[in-house]
Amino acid sequence: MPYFYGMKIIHTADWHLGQRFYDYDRTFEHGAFLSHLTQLVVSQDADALLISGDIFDVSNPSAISIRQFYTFLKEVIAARPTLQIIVTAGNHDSPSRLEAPQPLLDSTRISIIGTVSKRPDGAIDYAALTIPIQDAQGSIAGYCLAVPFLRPGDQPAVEGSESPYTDGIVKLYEEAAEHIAPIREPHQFVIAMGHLHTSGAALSPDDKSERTSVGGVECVSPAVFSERFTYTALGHIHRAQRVGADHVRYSGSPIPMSFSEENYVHQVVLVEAEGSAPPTITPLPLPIAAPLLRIPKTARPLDEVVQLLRDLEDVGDRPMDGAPYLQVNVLVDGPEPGLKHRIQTALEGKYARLARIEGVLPDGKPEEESSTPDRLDQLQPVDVFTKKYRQTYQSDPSNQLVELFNELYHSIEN
Ligand SMILES: [Mn+2]
Repeated sequence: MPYFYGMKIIHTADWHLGQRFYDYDRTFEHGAFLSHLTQLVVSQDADALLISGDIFDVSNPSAISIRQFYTFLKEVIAARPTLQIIVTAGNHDSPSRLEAPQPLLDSTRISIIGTVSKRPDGAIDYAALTIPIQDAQGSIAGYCLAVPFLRPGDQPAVEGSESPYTDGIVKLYEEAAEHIAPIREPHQFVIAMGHLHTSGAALSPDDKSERTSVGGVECVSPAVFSERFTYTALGHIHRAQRVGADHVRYSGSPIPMSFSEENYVHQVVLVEAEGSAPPTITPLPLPIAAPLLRIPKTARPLDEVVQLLRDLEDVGDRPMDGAPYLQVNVLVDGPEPGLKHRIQTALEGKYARLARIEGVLPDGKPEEESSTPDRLDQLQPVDVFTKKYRQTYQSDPSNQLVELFNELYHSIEN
């Protein structure tokens, strides 16, 4: 007798709860997303929710962020009690802190995987990463390989490799697939999760936030996923996209993380999987609670800009936490001491929150490279290392050196 094993799975990632945008609190925006996600889970009759890393923006999230996350878990389960939830750690999350509450969750359908556990002989415990996804009747419809962000040392060793980190990641997924092969029945799907940078993924030009390395040395070829898994739910890159194949995807971040994401369609991905057949994949666009606004689109002289700002809507009695974030583009041909003050004055009582002022010189180049605190805040340690190296040696550091730097950095960060 044929039996329907089809399952509806929602894939999301890169929430960055607790993130501030140019020093503005985003609790409201995250809350709006989480309410919308709960509605989607219910309206789509979702069976499972996969969150592929970077739940929190920092490794020691605030009490408000932690509370927001657990309130969401409680509410989504109350709204749809059969929902299974699988959460993995991203590079922004603390692996051990994220999974610390797991004992309490053992009696629920929620799994949080922060670390890659090893067996006494040092081998990776693939069973601990393999989570059965059950249908409403309790039958196993498929398996999820819940692989968190891998820190150097998590991945298996690859002898003689010039890129031990990336080659080790590929080997880990290969071994995980081999672990599942004898367990999995033909009517069961296998979904892999990952928080990593694949080669060929499109980044926006000024998105430094998720660039963990230069030169692409830390990129994993998406072929390792497309050839082995029914679907791969990736996190880390904030732009929603498929990589290499339709069934290997980044869900992207649900809310914009920088002005470079102005034109992204933020989304979660609905995956309808039935056995090992190609799944049906439907991106579900998300509403934006606080939009990004650039005024004007291209830089104009200050007097004109001030007039445009005065023409903006008044705030009225609306709360400001949904007001657009504003980037002001001003054409400058020299120092303008009163510039910021004039812009701030023009914005008084307006329904917009000043995030940044971009001064553009007549030749079209930005006024200064990257020394504002906000941009510094977005710099990764490896970027600082690379800049210092260039300054000292007038050349780029070798891939091997960058990899060694990352290894050292991650081992300290841990
Ligand atoms: Mn990340």
